Amino acid sequence: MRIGITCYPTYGGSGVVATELGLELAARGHEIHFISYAVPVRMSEAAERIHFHEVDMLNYPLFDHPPYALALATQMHNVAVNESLDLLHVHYAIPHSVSAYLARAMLKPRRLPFVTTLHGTDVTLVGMDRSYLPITRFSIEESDGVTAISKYLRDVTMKEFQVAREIEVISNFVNCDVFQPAVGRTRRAEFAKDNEKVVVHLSNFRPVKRLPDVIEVFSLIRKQIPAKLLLIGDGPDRATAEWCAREKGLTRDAIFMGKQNQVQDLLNVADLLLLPSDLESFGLAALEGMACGVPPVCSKVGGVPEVINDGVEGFLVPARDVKTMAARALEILTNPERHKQMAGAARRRALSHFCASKIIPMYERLYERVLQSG
Ligand code: GMT
Repeated sequence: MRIGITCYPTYGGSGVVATELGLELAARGHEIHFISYAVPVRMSEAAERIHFHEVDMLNYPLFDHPPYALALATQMHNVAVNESLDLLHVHYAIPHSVSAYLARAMLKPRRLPFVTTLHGTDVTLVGMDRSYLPITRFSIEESDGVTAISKYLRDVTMKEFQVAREIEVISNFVNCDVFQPAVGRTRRAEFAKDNEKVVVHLSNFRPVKRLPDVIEVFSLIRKQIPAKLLLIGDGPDRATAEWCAREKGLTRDAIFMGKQNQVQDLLNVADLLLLPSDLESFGLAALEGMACGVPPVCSKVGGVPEVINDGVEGFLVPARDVKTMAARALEILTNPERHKQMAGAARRRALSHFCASKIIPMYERLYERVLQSG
């Protein structure tokens, strides 16, 4: 198939999922055309059958805000014509789904179906805002196929948007050959001494990720045992997190890594992953850690319980309950047998439920259904 994929190219789960999906599909013989305003994060290596089309925006003095949705629709249409695309697959509904709707209409009478994958905040935060709700609901209804990355997100979408159409749950996935427990030497010595444990946090540092709680939990851990905290990523709450770390005297122990591409190399040095978010529709960072054999301690919110069985692969704790989160983390970090069991269970759970090899064919089947239904 010849597939156009659109996502936000910035640091965030939806862009990562879209990029990995494109790479996996290309490896399976499909021609993939990414259409976005910048090369998506994690798409650094040139790969066969992968193409990138930049969305150019005319910046006219009259425009306070250049109309990205229109520029994107135009580029989707042009790429569909020039590259004979079979379909579009957009990740994150706003505004990608609306642009795809326009591109489909522009191309008539030729058929250009589009699939929308909902990732979370496109429904739960942004989409729910009254200024976006009607158009988000419209573009979901108009999509030729809609998927959600968890049952939780499907159910919220159906309830809050009152959509009657089918939404298929296709969960997020991880390449289990790339994300796997460390074999041989790791980068651990760069960050921690032999007697120190390594805790990791990976996110886009948005308020919903609760960076101050990450620091607070780590500070409670650090009071009990020698440990280092690796913070991977960047975003609006980085300065707040750095300030919290300074206030707690953790400047040397909390290591801010910024945006990183080879996150698997960093996950491989960790003993535990912290994800204290207020909401996660899936929790891709936890899954990536699990695939590397890193037990997660996460908030029990949204779709996270569909990924992690509490007490088996890690722990689920009420959001903002930093004391319980620290206690659970210490339970794992101070008990090598418990750590080993959970690390093994985490890897097994990723392998059995969330490997790319299991999930990608679900998307292929959906594409085939959408193409046949026209
Ligand atoms: O978390 C965000 O800031 C937005 C969004 C994104 O684009 O990264 O994240 C959502 O999509 C991820 C990938 O499907 C999920 O793993 C995250 O749980 C989800 N975030 C929320 O629901 C808050």
